[in-house]
Amino acid sequence: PSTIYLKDYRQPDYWITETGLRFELFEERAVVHSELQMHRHADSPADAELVLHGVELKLLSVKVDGQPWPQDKYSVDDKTLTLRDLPESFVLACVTEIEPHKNTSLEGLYKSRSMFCTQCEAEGFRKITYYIDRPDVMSVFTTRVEADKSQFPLLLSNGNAIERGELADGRHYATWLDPFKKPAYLFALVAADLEVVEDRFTTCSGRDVLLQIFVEAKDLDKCAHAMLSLKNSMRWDEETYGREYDLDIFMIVAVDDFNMGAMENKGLNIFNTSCVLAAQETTTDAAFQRVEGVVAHEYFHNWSGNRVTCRDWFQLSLKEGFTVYRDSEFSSDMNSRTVKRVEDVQHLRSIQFPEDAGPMAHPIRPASFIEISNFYTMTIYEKGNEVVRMIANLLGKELFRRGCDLYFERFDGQAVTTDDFVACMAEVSGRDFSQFQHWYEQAGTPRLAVAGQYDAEAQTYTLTVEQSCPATPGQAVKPNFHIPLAMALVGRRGLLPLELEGESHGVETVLDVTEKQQQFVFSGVSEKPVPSLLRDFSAPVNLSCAYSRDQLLFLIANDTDGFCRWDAMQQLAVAVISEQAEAWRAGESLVVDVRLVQAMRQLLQDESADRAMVALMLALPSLPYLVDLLDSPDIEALHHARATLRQHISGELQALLLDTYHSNMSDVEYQPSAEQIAQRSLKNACLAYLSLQSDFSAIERIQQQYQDADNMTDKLAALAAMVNSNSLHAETAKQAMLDDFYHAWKHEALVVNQWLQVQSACALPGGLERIKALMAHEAFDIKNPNKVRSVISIFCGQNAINFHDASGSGYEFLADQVIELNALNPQIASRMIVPLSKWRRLPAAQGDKMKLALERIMTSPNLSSDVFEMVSKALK
Ligand code: HT7
Ligand code: ZN
Repeated sequence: PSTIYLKDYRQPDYWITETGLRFELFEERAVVHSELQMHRHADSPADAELVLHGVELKLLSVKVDGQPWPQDKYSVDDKTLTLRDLPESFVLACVTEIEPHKNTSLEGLYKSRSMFCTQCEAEGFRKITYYIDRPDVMSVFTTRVEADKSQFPLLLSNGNAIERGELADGRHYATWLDPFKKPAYLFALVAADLEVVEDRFTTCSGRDVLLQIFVEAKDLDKCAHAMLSLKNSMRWDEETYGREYDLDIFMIVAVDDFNMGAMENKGLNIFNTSCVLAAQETTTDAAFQRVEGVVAHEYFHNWSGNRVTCRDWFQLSLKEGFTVYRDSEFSSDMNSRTVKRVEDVQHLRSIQFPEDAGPMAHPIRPASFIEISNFYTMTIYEKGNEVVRMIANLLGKELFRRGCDLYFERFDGQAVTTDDFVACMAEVSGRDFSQFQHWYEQAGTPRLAVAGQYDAEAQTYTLTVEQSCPATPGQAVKPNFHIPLAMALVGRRGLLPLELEGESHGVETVLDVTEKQQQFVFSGVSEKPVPSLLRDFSAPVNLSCAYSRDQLLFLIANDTDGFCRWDAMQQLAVAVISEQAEAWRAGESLVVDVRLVQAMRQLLQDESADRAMVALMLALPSLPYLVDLLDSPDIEALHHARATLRQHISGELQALLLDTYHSNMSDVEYQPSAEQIAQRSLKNACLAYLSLQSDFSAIERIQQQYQDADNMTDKLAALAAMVNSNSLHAETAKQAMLDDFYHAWKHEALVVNQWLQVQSACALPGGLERIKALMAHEAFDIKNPNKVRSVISIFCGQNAINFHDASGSGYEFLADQVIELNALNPQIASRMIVPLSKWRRLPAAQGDKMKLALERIMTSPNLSSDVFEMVSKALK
């Protein structure tokens, strides 16, 4: 496979202004007729060849302006169709045949159960017909879909339906016209037999929009939350960004087999069922919030992605980072802002930071790739979000809005770059973004080492800040970043006034860290403060400051910034777990630092505290997070230390946990509201701790909750507590509960996935045997990505103690799965390699075995470009 470079970008020699498609769908094949209105680029030579992309297509005919194109004027290989001697403007008509029912890659046109559907981003359209399949080629699409009427009563594509009619042999057709020009990656088609939930939305200018969600009949009662989220998103985008929806109809179709969460095809979003369906009995609070977030994300793409799209795939973060920023702000406005921020940071630190420190590290605007599907990463999405967030914070609300208005207006209908986005921000603010641009070009998580010194006599407090960034592939040394460091000084009675170089900064400020080392001297500081740093996580960096444990306790109790309070608790917990792990390795027993337990006690006793924040702060850092955080980690020691610490907390705080558990039970009607979610999360955090007690009442409590639960959050929390219990009393009850759950829900795929996930994540010994049994269960299907993620990805990514078993069996198992999936679904296979790619960071006993597993994948036959790129980079 070859590498593609950003520096080689040039415009295509031909443009496609109009695209006419006709799909004849049959049981075992689809015939695709295309008519493309083409024009040679004004700057291209008259003899420029036209190179169209096409993969796994059978070419039946090629015509130019209605005439068969002579065979000596075109050639076909497995990736392209090249035509020569073309006029300046012409209509190219091709007929191709494809086999959607054999398409297990879930890219292009494929069948999910009985329905036909498409996934074209990034380069899937070339699996449908020959086309210039790149995002800067934008065209108006007219699509006619033909299929058997009784099997496929529903025929959908982008835009508005302009014609429907009957055909011979019980077939029918529908024609759709999308008036907005778009790249092929936003094309969509669905042919299915589904039911619909409908609603309407009146836009800010008074236009009436029909909203439709298409699902299986049994899921009609699970669409209300997605519909509400859609309407809230539409209103929010009008109010927050002045962006109005532009078609008369907005459709969402739910499919079972989907490689990602959802896809923002113009006017016809296609969703993984897991990101659209939600109901009290079947869906956890976290999944409710995911539905809200994904619906919003896809809707927001209508402007940030569709109306203004990417010039090339190196610009992916232009639409993804910006849209994640937009959806996270939306979710913050709909729910608790602090909780959302902490959850986002937790996610970023536990997945994106390791990615940025590993062999796949890449800037949010990569300079090269082999397979673009490998670049739908946490870096592009989540770090991209953080970079847009920094810009928004640097500009402030009003200027950022002006910058966005300028961006949308100037580039409407165009395919542009991240530079264009930043240029708008620079233009409205007059700020110089040249140093800030390094965030787009440089990979790696910058480090900030901060030290504070108080001079009681001079009443000054000096912060010394030093930045660095670890080397990443291809980038050994990097120029300094511009890092906005939000901070405050916390005193005994609250935040202290900040005076810097004679200027007052209120009680909170943002320091512009731009140099390798900088000092900031605050004057008039009347007492020795504790610095509150990186407030609200103002930049995606690793900050270190040598806080004493007492200072951390002080921040937990007194800081006014929710993120910093949570972070102080995390730092304290990491310190305690690390020292316990060291002691365990040395065969010593060490008394647990009472200060951690004391901090948790205070939190539980604080009646004014946000319950969701208390729940987040009670949770110890996860084992995978610790493994990624620490150098050459001893996984067994960390697991043991963490488990004993949890047990210790459970014992020390038992009475308080029990009180909190009972006082957060509720008999009001279920709502997925922030307040109720907070209450359930705290109650279930207590349940998890209480379940570590081995007495019979702990098991009875779990059983009681399981029986009484009127919602999936509580039911699943009980199931997880039971599955993870190592109490002797749980032995028979465990299997009984698992069986009961399965039999109650075996016809609901999404609920069964949760049942699989709970078991796959179980850290008790014997994990791999349990996984193999689950894969042999009727509920498992290797062709369905949700099942693969629920079992294999959870086991390899979250069940660190079992996956890293000293025998290396976990690594062997993963290599086997990657090899099998490589042939079925390369995108999914490739994503699964991540846990093995960390081999260099682990002690040799494990790292060497992981490397062997990677080498075995590398030498297996018919490697896809997706898997090849991941494995070769991991081994480099
Ligand atoms: N923009 C969408 C990306 C996507 C995708 C990419 C590769 C393979 C399958 C895919 N399905 C959807 C999703 C989004 O970010 O909104
Ligand atoms: Zn997106």
